[in-house]
Amino acid sequence: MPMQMGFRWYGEGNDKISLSHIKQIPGVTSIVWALHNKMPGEVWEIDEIAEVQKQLEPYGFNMDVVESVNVHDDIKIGLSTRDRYIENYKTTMRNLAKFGVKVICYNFMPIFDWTRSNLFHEVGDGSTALFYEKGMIQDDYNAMAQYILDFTEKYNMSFPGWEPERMAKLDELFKAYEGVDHEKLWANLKYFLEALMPTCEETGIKMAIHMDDPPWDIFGLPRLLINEENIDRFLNMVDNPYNCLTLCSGSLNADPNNNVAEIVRKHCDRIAFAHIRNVKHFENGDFSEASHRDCDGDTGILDILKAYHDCGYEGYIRPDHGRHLWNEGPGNVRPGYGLYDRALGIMYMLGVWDMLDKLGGK
Ligand code: CS2
Ligand code: MN
Repeated sequence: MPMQMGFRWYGEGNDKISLSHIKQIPGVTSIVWALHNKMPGEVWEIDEIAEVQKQLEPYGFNMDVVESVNVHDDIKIGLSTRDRYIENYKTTMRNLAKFGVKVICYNFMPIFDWTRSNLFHEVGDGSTALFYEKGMIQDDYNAMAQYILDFTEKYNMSFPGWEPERMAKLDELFKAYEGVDHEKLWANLKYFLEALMPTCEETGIKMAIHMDDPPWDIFGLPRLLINEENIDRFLNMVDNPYNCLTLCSGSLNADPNNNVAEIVRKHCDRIAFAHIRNVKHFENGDFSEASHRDCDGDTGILDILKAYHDCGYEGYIRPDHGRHLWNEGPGNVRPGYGLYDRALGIMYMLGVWDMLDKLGGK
């Protein structure tokens, strides 16, 4: 079985890209989906999941991968109320398993998901891409959150991990995380995963943690999934085949010291989901996202794909963020999640993969 190609889709009414368009991209078998109206900690009900299944069925897409079932802050902070949310998480897993879900991608970043200072930065060829200006993401978390919220409000969309309900209480949230240093966060992650492992074994679902983006502390908040050493620690901490990675090449490579291909070779059997994204570094620490083509960025996309191929990777893979092309712009595209560049990314990945197969005689 070869690797299985997926495409992230935000759902009917929440994504301008239609399933019929995705169907025309060669090689896509999985829709990477989620119930984006759910707050972290809420149970995903069977009839809500069935609704998505009904939408995917006519196209023959499977719903094997969910991205994300977000983790409630109380679990990350380690409050006594966490057990209730963990029980809800298990119920969601059991409900998902009824529909054949195999992998849950999630993250354990305090407060914010991926963080960028500019959502539509000029790449130089007429396209735009997500951009991280180090100087802008320092102390003023409110200003940064406001930039994102102004955008989502203006264009009437919401980003996972940036729920306006949570962002409205940002100061309170920061206060709640005050005692949570790196070690405390590790302990809370361990507690969460140890509680879930029996449910993983029962349902066959792999928990695949996404890398932190960017892979360093921001606004004084600890981040864990940032480099090879910490990935080793994570996998050893809960050494169970259901405790897996969503290895996001772009998130990790925002730190140029990370060698993603090396991590692939080391931990291939624990990677349930591969995100392929290319990042271009600037000397001052800023970075821009780039096309999936190897030479357009510094991530080493060819080395990474070769590493997966050498390992006989049979897991799920998807293009991660793409640039915005051909009139995609504010108001008509989800930042990072347009149709065209991700489709090009898929063709690039499949081209490389097919050639590796051919050269390897498979
Ligand atoms: C995604 C992440 O857009 C992205 O960068 O890869 O937001 C990812 O969906 C979450 O961190 C997973 O919980
Ligand atoms: Mn990713």
